[in-house]
Amino acid sequence: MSRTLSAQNFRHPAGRIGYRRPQAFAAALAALLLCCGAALAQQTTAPNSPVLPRIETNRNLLPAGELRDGVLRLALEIGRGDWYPEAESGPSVVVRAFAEAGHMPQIPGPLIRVPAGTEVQASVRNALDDAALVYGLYERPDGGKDPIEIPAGQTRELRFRLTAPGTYDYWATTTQGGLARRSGIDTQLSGALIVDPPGEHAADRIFVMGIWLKRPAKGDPQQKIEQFAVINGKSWPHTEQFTFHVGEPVHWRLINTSFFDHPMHLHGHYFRVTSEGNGETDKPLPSERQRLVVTDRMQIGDTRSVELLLDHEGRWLFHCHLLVHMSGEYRFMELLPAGSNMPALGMHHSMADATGMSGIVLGITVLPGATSATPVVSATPPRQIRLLVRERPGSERYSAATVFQLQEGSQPPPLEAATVPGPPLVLTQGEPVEITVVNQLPEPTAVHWHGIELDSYYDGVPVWGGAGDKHAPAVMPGQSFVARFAPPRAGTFIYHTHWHDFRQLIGGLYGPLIVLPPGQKYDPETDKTMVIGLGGADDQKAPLLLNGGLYGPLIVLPPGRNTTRKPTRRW
Ligand SMILES: [Cu+2]
Repeated sequence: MSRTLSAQNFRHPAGRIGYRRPQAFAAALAALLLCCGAALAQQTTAPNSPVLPRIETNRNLLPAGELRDGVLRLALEIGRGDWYPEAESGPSVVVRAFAEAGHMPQIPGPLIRVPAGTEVQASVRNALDDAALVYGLYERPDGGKDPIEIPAGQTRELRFRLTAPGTYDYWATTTQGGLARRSGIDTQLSGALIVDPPGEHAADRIFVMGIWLKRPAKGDPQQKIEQFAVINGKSWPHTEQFTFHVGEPVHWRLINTSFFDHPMHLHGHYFRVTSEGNGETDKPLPSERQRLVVTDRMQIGDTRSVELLLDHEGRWLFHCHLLVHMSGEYRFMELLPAGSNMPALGMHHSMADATGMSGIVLGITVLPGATSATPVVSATPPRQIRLLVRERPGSERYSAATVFQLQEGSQPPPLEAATVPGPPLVLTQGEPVEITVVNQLPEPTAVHWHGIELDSYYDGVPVWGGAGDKHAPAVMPGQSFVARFAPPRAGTFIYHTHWHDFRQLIGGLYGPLIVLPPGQKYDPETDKTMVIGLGGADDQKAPLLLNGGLYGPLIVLPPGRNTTRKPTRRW
């Protein structure tokens, strides 16, 4: 008998510890849920459902169908099955999925991959009791956007030619919503459609992101939302893990057929975006327009081809930077009852098996390679910085917050002076620094230096970070951790907690990290930093804040002088 998930019977095998959320977060979540619209209420859970096939995780390695003489013959089916987005022995949920006829259903759907010029002769059988609208099974380019409607129990024959190389997708809905409105039982009806240039089959990997979300039934006293945010059908730490060598070329294709945007972030390295598309078209970017980034935001329906530039050994992450898609807490969401205050402190429930995370997260291990660089030993002694992580109690002016403060001298600064976001950390390119993170919270923390290329051990991902047998520790209450690095590039970055729960990040543990070119001075009079984030504001209902305020700060500009503006996003 397959196990299914419902608001009443869902249990993670490892047990579950209830959590309460800051009120600010409840408001933000409510705003997020509004975006999902009316389609949220339609999932079905069937405690007494007949035995259903087990849905396989599709790593997008083997193309479906039979390719011969320039023709791909492919028989697809739309059915349903039990999906295990975490461990194979973990929780499951009944969803709809594509299958190749005669095979198990797959999430993401069977990979369609052909050389340019291939004619596709496909049949799609809808084995469900509902009509399905199928998108994307048509020509590229210029396939048009009209879906194919397949009534319940019927089959449609399709013929189309794929001539334009690129990264595309196909997907279906049984709830008549577009991509932005698929949130439940039909969310995983998505597959990759790749057209290779003739004669080439690139060494790449293909990833499809998905989100399944279930809102509690009206009147459910548990007020619980359940979510699985997945990449190739799995949620961290059950996603595929990768091992590369320094300097090895790594080409990835990313497809976002989920109902939300994903700012995809690579730790400790840059990646190059070489093409971008929307499922219908895919545009290779000319070299001068290829972005070199640590984060690239993918909107709903977007596709990307990226090249990871892995030149530091150690363990790294590539993940969605939205907390809701990578926090361990979101495995089992619980909304705050109205009127609740800051949450009780406690153990991070997913710490043991997930290093505090779940969702759209991939682990990458980089081993030494032919081009491994010898570490540069600087002659200058490292600059010392002491960064306190503290709790600022609520006052008449401010709500309670988790805050960063710099300590200069022997005494800590007054807590009332703490700000959200944290103070600008101003470093110099190439200058070694030792930042002592002092944890004065009653719970563990970790600080990530976002966008900085550094030793993985200091990257701020507890348990995971480091190389070989060396694993970065969490900074326990009352303890400190010294992060050592010399930022190799000048620019505007952020630092933030990587203890991924709502309390710390949305509570205010983020701030700007500015790396100046050697010789340049930081003048707060003319160097203005704008940080968009959440937490610690005077109005807890604000979904987004600018420099910690609802309306942004008052900026005084000296006349006749150039002012540098540095917009900084929280991802
Ligand atoms: Cu995301």
